Amino acid sequence: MADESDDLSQNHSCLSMNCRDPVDQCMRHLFDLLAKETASTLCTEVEKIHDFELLMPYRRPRVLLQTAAHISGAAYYYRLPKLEKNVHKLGLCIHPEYGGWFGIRGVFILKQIFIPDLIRKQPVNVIPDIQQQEALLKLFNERWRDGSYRDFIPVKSRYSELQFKYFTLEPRKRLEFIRQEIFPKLNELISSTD
Ligand code: B12
Repeated sequence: MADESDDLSQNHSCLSMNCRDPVDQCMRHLFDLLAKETASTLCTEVEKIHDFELLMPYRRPRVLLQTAAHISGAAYYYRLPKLEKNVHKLGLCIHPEYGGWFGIRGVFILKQIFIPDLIRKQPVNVIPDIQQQEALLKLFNERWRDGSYRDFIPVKSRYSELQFKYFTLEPRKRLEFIRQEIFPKLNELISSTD
């Protein structure tokens, strides 16, 4: 339940400051908490890498999270062969339960933990047919805004309407959307998830 004395603008500082991306800020906060807890429970240093971190000066992603999701067994990564030199289409991970309704926010590296005989979990190939895979990637690359790629397989749960609308907006319009559409309903939304 939301605390009656909850001061929204203080506790959700992102809404009152000029923060660049509220989801990224929230993830930074949660990753910090999880990394600290993991480090003390497993007695290891923990390095965290977020989806938005770039390697300078060429601005390449610091980690390829779709590859990470695939090799960790979390979600199968469907990729297109590189056909033309300058036309590169994005691949897509599909989760066996959530289809395309999820984001891959980052990885944790447990620096002092080595398990040489770890049995690797294989990702579930929920779309084995090659033509279906091509159709999926066409939807993702050409019509990602309508979100139809997310429902390519039957799913257990989806984003709420508000969340879906938020992610279809251009990043520069998102903070205003939070102020107008989400902020006034925040207490109601928080108590409905308890
Ligand atoms: C750059 C990027 C973009 C750029 C894309 C530019 C481009 N066309 O290349 C922009 C900003 C346009 C973009 C937009 C979007 N993106 Co984006 N983006 C990324 C980002 C940061 C990096 C992707 C990347 O460059 N991959 C590298 C490509 C070049 O490599 P690759 O083709 O995979 O090749 C490698 C692998 O194949 C590997 N490899 C080699 N052999 C083998 C063998 C095996 C078995 C495997 C598994 C791998 C492997 O080596 C290759 C070379 O390194 C990731 C987050 C991240 N840090 O990973 C999100 C990400 C891919 N985006 C995502 C999404 C959802 C979107 C949007 C829908 C955002 C939105 N508003 O909702 C849009 C849709 C765009 C579209 N469909 O056109 C999601 C995809 C989730 C999923 N289920 O897969 C990601 C993972 C972000 C996230 N946090 O979840 N994005």
